[in-house]
Amino acid sequence: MPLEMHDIQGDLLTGMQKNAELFLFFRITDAPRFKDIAKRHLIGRLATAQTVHERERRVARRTAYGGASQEEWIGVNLGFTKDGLTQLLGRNRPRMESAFERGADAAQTVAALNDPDPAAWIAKFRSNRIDGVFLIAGRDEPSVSFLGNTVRAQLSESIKVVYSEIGAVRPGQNRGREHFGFMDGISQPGIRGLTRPSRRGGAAPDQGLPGQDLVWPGEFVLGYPGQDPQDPEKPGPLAPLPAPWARNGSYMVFRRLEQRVPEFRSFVAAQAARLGIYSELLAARMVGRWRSGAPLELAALRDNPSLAADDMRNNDFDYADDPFQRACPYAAHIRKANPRDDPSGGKAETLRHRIIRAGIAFGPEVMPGEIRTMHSRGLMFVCYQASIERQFEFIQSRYSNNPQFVNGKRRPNDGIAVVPGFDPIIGQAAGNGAREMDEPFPNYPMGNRRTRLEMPQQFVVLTAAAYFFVPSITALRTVLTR
Ligand code: N7H
Repeated sequence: MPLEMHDIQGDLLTGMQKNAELFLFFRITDAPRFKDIAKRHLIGRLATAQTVHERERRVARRTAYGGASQEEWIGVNLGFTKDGLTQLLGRNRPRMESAFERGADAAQTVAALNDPDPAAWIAKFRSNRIDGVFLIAGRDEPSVSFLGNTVRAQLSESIKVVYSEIGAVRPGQNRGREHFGFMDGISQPGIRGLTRPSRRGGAAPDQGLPGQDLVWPGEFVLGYPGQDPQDPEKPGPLAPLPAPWARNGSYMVFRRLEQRVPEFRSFVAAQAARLGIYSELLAARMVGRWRSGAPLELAALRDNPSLAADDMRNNDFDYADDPFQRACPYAAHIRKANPRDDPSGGKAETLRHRIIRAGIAFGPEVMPGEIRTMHSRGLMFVCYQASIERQFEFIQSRYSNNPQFVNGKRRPNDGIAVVPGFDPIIGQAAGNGAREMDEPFPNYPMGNRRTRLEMPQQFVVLTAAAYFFVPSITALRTVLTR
């Protein structure tokens, strides 16, 4: 079943090209008018997966020949919350997936994810009902602001903007890095039927780049076969659609995650001194990669920038070779968020909990003398999936927030059961309680020193969140704007 790329919105499979991205959260105030204007002026302008994918290939070809990209980058996508769908379709609309119908700010969701109380989120974000979001991505902040103003002007009498914010890639040498300083955007699932196995050799037939497992597209886009729960290579049964028009759509999770960068730095420095290791090593053990992007599994004690820069090697690992967390702690962010072959069900289990990440940094660089966070900065986290409950929420609650995961691990010398602890980056304890992770000190290759890292504070704090459905172009042209 080939992917209908022209019908799928562009951010969700390849990710729209973005140096800057405007998030425009709105409430629909006049649904008939909104439908009319959207149909006449906006839907035709949305970036599709086809546009974004072709653009990506052209840019890659041009840069491979040393040229600069002249591409027109602007890309617009549109998603709706459960309330937005009700505005468009009425109260008797079909019910979508349960997490989406609950919403990110529901008490049940907040409790399940150990999230901060929505009363503490950004007040403006909470000031009105959010029905939808425009994602406007482009080359720079002026161009996305300009297009944002055009969209607002066109829709002015049919929507009210509740909250808007621009994310932007970090400047200069920090391009591609998130605010703690780590290279981001390295490991994404490959999509069967879209991601081509690398022609440079070295990847297995079920991989794109080496280590990038191919996943059946139904894990991310509705209406296609997803993964078989037992066999990582086989497609599973086709999940029933909540409504025929949901085909080629996807669920999007948005989380505005503030990062306490000076606090993270001083904590890491103090704890590294306590443990007798250098700070870069402790930071890497919390994330599972060095700041350069080199994975601990392939560079356990020392950074390796040339490995980090080589996409044929920098993701080519599993955890079976590291059963005692000597190279990479069980709790490290990347080992929690994508445990690869670590869980008892192996890859087949993990591949049912993958997400496609498409976030962008926001906020200013740390200012000289800013020893405690004075400016809001962090990650506009965005991810796509076919089920928020089985994918994003599962990762957050069952992996990152769960000190017992990965279950069943034992110490190498005495066989005592290990409690891996929280993901130090995104893990959240109930009631904002203190967190711990196991083995911050590396016992690589053969040591047996037992250490724990106590983390009394969060370094990543949720300040706004919402769940959206990102419909197909066909649904937007027909059922949703009828
Ligand atoms: Fe994470 N970080 O800087 O520590 N993330 N992340 N993430 N993340 C990854 O492989 C980070 C967040 C995943 O396949 C890298 O692209 C920060 C949420 C997944 O091996 C780095 C924040 C969730 C992966 C970071 C944050 C995830 C991943 C390595 C918040 C989902 C792929 C670069 C401020 C619940 C793992 C890379 C794999 C990678 C960081 C948020 C999930 C450096 C700072 C909320 C699945």
